[in-house]
Amino acid sequence: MSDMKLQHNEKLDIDNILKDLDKYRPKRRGWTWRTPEPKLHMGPFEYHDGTKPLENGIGVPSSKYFDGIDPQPTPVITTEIASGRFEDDIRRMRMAAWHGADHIMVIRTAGQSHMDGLVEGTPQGIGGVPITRKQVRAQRKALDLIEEEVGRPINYHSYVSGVAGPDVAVMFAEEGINGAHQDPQYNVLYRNINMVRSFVDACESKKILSWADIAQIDGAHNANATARQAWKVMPELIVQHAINSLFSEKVGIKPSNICLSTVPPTAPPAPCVYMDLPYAVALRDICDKYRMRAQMNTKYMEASAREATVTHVLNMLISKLTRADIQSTITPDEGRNVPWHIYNIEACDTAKQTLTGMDGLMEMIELKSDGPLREKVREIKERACLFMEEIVETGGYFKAVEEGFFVDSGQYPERNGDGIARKSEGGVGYGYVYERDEDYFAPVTAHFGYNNVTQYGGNPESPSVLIGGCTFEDPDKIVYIDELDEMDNVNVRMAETAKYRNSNLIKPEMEWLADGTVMMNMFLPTNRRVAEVVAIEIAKRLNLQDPEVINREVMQEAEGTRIELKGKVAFDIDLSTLVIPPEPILLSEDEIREDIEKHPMKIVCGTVGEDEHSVGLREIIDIKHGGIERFGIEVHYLGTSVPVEKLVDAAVELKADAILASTIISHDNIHYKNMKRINDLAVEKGIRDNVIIVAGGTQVIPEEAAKTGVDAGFGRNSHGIDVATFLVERRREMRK
Ligand code: Z97
Repeated sequence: MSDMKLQHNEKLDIDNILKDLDKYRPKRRGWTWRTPEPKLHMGPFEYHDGTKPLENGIGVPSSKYFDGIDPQPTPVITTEIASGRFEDDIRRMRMAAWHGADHIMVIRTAGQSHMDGLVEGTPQGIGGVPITRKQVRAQRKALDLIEEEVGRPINYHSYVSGVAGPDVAVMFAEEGINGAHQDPQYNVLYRNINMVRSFVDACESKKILSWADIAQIDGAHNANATARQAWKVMPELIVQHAINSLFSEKVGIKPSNICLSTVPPTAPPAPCVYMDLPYAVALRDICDKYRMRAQMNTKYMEASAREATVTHVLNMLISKLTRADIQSTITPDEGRNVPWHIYNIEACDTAKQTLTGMDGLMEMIELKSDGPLREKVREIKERACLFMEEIVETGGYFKAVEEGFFVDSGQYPERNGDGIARKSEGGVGYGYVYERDEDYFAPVTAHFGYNNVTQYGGNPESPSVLIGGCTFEDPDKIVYIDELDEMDNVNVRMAETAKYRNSNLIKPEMEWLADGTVMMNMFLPTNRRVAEVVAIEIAKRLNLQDPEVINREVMQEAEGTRIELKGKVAFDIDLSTLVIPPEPILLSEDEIREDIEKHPMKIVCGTVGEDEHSVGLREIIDIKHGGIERFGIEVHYLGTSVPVEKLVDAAVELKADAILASTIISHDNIHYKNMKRINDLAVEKGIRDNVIIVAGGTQVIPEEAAKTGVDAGFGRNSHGIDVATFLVERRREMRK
């Protein structure tokens, strides 16, 4: 394994990841934070909240204007991945890591909390994504390679919740998992698992997380997502955070590994910052010594990626004004239920871009120490403290849950009697908590509570010595069980897509290799309902299979609707049937400027013939549009409808180095005819050897233009830098 290394230009070899998986041992244990780099210099800038840069990564699109820099902000950035095929998720993890994610959360969607043991075998076919040892090991193994490639540790994460919590915790510790959700309140409230059992199990689980140095995230975000009006549960959220954090610390998790899953409770059109900011400040005041994992608000998220992104950015404003040690990025996935590669990457970029854009903000501004912010903070804290006091007065947490204190739709102290009530003598797993016998002992490394090893000659500090080390010290004792279902497993799935792996065949993909999915964006001039039906019909006529509208937004009831639609293409593209022209190599702006400075260049240009179009040529020449003027080229613009004779005469008179002719109108091939005439006239007037002739226009096909005798033609999508590169290179040839 150590000899395996990823090559940037090669695909991650999933077969290699799966090979000898039973023998794989994780490289390391424990959570890692980013390394701060105060006064970091990158490109032309100094950063104030920067961290150690990646060795390999991809900056936000605009980084090309800033020497390609890719600064990494302070918080760890999370991406949540769960397509249901771990072999494809691994590829997505690599893309996300290149875009700045260093916390990969694998989401469970199978209701695994109700399963009373580890899922060792087949992950498919049981309705959702469970976490299995095989999946976890394969993904950690891949991340061990990916983190070397990008040059920053990557934290891998999933859930230690449910009736099998302690078993899962052990598996995570064995497999080098770095982060986990663990919060017994989640079991109790949302999975109706017996509360006594959940808290006892949590002691065991938390002890193990602590041994493995796993960072823990709590489950309070679920109250935010479940509450009918999320802003009303703010006092309760603080109570939930406090209960789990203090409990975790008492069991032994170090405070710097205890992370609160905090969510700005509301979103626009609510005046969200006015509500979310005091909440964030209040929470940090009370739970200051723990870390903040800033989750984003997904409760009020629809299928518009734009809307979700704005909420995400506002959430990050709160993160910046207060504190976020981990910044989550789920953006549109949850709203539109499309866990696609591109949305993971888009959301990571949104976080990186926003947080980088707000670099150093808190050196310039400060939250007011009086006024409505502090009044609201005080109010929220008071409500939270009173809530906690009432829990104590009622007889403790279990009693409070029985009485339905939690996720009530009223804002404490109001109560509407619609909270989630559970019985302490009921729920999943009830009746399986036994008091330990006097001589009880467990020969394991991390174990909570009374463990009578001395009577067996053991040392309480290291009970597992009695059996020559448990699986934590001796991983060879781990029993690795492969997938059991012969019909439904990774090898079968990989065989189905084998022809697309490292081959000449390409098929579009959104979540799984060769899934064929494409997305179409369209505007239809009709109302929403009609637009949906029309869009599906369009997709059918385009031969898209399984078309489905995934987003619709009314532009105006009668004028029209924006539709986003997904569907599948049935074909693939065979690369061996395509001619792929080499990518044009552009000179750098600096190189062009330097050349022009040494050898000044003069050009004459105009739109030729009976042609009044001017915009295209202006784009190519004007300094304002990034045209060739900005490289220092002297431009003589003769206007529109310029006779070709006039253009060539001007070139003679000005001793121009080049003629640029714009030719938009193309009926009867007039554009090519004009090009030929310019060339012929230049020959006639004896300047052809000294002048470069370039013609451009939306209908120009470069190869056809060349046949007329001109030096080059530029078609649609050409820019100033393309023309400038050509002019400089052509003139270098002419100088030879
Ligand atoms: C997140 N965006 O950040 P099962 N335990 C806890 C959870 O919150 C969840 C589970 C277990 C969200 C992800 C919601 N969270 C979605 C504390 C789920 C899931 O479904 O009970 O097997 O586990 O976590």
